[in-house]
Amino acid sequence: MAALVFKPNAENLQPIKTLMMSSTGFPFSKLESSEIHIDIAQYDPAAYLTLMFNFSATDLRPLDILSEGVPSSGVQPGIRMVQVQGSRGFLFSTSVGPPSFPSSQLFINCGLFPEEFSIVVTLKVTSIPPKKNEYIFTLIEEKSDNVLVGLRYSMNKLHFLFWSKDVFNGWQSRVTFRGITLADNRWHTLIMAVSGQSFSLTIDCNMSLDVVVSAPFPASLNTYGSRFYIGSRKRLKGAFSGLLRQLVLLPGSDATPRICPSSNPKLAVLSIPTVLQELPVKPESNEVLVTYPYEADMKVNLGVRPPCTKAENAQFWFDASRRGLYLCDGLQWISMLEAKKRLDYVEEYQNLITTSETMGLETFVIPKVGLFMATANRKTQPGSAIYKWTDGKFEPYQYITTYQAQAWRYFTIGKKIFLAVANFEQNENSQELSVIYKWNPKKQKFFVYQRIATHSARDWESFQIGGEAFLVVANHRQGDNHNINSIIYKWNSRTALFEINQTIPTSGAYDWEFFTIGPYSFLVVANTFNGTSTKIHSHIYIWLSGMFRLFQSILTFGAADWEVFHIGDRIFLAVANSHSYDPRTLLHNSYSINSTIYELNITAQMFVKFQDILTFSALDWEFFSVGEDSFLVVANSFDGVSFSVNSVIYRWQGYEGFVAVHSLPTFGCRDWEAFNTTAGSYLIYSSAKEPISKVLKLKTY
Ligand SMILES: [Ca+2]
Ligand SMILES: [Ca+2]
Ligand SMILES: [Ca+2]
Repeated sequence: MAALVFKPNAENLQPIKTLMMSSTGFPFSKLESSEIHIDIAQYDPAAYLTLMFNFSATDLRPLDILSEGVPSSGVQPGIRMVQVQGSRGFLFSTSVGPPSFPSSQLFINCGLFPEEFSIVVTLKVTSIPPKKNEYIFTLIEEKSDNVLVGLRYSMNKLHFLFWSKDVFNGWQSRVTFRGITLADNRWHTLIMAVSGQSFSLTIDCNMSLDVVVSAPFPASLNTYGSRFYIGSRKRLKGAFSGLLRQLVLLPGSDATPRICPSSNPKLAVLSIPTVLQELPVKPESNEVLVTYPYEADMKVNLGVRPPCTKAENAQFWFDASRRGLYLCDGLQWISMLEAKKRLDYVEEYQNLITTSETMGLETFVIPKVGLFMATANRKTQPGSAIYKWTDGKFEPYQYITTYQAQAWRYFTIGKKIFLAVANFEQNENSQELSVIYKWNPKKQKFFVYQRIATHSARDWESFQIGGEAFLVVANHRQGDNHNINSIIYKWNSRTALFEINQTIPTSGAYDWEFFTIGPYSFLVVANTFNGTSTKIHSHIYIWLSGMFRLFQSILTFGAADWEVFHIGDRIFLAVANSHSYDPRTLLHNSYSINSTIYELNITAQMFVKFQDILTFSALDWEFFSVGEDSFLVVANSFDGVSFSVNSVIYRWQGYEGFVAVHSLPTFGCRDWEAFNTTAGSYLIYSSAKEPISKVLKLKTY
């Protein structure tokens, strides 16, 4: 198998589209930074080509200087995240050195600063004294301390500085835009476009100011041995005192037509760090609530738990006795500082007697209504249940007739709230339909919205790409045939219905998981059985040119679940292997087998094995975090003899990988979910073998 590392740029993005589709490939002899050399002489029609590509920025993609210079969490000494007028920016402390990084991190393919480019900045500055200058950023040659490129402003001017090499050893050129007021305590977005002798500045998507100078921007400005300094000129003097929200270099073109006109021109976006994009309360409710400590120009309450209603929305409460900071989301206080908590042990919290055995669980928050959980129950009547978290426990809220329901998926499209159920069996009229329900805010219940023909559906996954909403169903089998199509549906906003968008052949599909890496979107399917063996490939697909295409195949053993998670900058993908069955190699016990955690290898551009963990017919992995610690819990369902097997919580221990820390007796364990309330963090698991689900409380210290 020839592995091809592919460094895309504008010209060779095209080959991805064609090469990704071919299953036979070409050996290559030589690979250079932006070229693929294919050795036709060695062409072997039987060779299998795996095409991987580099996630680094292409030459024509925005180079996000701010994202490069601050950690993705936004948390670092000397950097504070501040929210003002509804938007977040970074405030840099002058006592700690300014954020900086080597320019080679951005200019990967060659060390030259682009000849034509634009720079996009969003900032907010309270005020600046007359005659004072503050630097937004500089690119400084380390050995000489020369400013190769820089941007600074004063009370009514903006100066762009660059190094011209034409004269002697070079000299600094300065282009000045006059009559500009940036320091007025408001957000502003500047776009400065540079092309030869022409420099244009657009502020808040207004008319541009154009300046033509005699000394053009250099055609080949070498950035070797230089560093980007954000908000400074590598000195205390002239340090940036405002909030910085966006700082992007767009090589090759003027960013103005990309982001203007804008509905919010003062905050027009080309690219901003993810942490600044987040709403104070993350809306995805089936994930552990990720919160970042940040400051805001909002009211902070003190004292005993104040009320949290619509009126207090977005206000803070500092609980001095517990040293906790909470944010009111209009309904309840959400803890904002969880970093200090450590998991001590888990405690049985609620024994939830269900109407029948339960497959999948889905917890979700309906804004301003509360925390809910949908259970996929085996029996048709009263069907599957929706529970509401009331007075600290789940109480039945609504029953919905389902047909051997396997999983629920909660999702929203704009303000519309939906729940989709995967029905495994036919209804009374011998129809196989899975159903999307819509929340009726007046009646405060879910009602049937759209029925979709499915084949022994196991799972629904919902996701968005480029603002469009999609659903994908895992069709497990049709009659005895497991090798059938699973289907991706796309929301048609005109008809307000989901329509077929793409079909993907699957083998006993059990689970879909969607994830993104940088600008790329992925779907991974768990293939369980192809009619003869469970030892088959599960596939990862990547979205390219409007459809999903094969990205990587991984050998799995009755795969039942994929779980994607991040630890720091690292990206992992864990598979739950449920059963090893192959007529050619009968194992002694085919249920106690390894489940595997894969990690994205940035250089190879593929997922590679990180750790094997012995599991017992694993059906689910759930990732969660407590404070700064990361955990995985596995649903062990069967050891070949009994359904009474322990499920295990593993703790991330860096170099050691995941280490077992808690063994939890479970019976036919099918699914785990982690959720948070203001009172703490919880886990719940369902049993496919008895009508009891258990809520466990995570005790912290
Ligand atoms: Ca799934
Ligand atoms: Ca999972
Ligand atoms: Ca789960």
